Amino acid sequence: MAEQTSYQLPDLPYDYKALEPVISAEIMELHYTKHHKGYVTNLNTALEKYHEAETKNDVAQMIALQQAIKFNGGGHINHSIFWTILAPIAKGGGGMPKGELAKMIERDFSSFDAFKEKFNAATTAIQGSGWGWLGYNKGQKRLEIAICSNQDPLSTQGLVPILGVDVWEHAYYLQYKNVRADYVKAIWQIFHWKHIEERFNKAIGS
Ligand code: MN3
Repeated sequence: MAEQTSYQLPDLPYDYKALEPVISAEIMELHYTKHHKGYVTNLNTALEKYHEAETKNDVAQMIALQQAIKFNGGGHINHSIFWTILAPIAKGGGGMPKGELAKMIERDFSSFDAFKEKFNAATTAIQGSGWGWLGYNKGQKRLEIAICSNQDPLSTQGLVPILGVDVWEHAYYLQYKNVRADYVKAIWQIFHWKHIEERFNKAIGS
């Protein structure tokens, strides 16, 4: 049987206060050390139980654990992407994409501004907790805006995640209160387009 590996909380690529004024240090610290860490811990616990059930051939228990694996595994995957697609304003955050990604955004959404508007509308309108995504559809070779509930990873919709925005209340409420639209609008100031372009280039190349 394969050796069980446990998942680790990845390092944050910047300080808690680095994304201010768009995202406060208080939100960042709680989001990273409590929420993301919680998904990692709970994923490892669920996987441990899963492997235990596997060794006992307890299929019912293996099935019962799938929701916890999906939720916490999705949370780990999503947040691991989220930290890297953001950057401090002074260190590459904001602006616009370049190269092939910029071209495909123009082709699929008619303009960068139209993409931004459509993305913000869809993401702001998510009911309850979830994520707004720009994803790449490999089969049709096109970009799509998609929304996911809870921590469902974008791969469940057959898309490769290019950039995503967490709209769980824990991601913005301490700073933006109930006005999710302001948070979604503000986050464009810290999108790390250079890294997002790398994600896109990898998605179209593989
Ligand atoms: Mn979150």
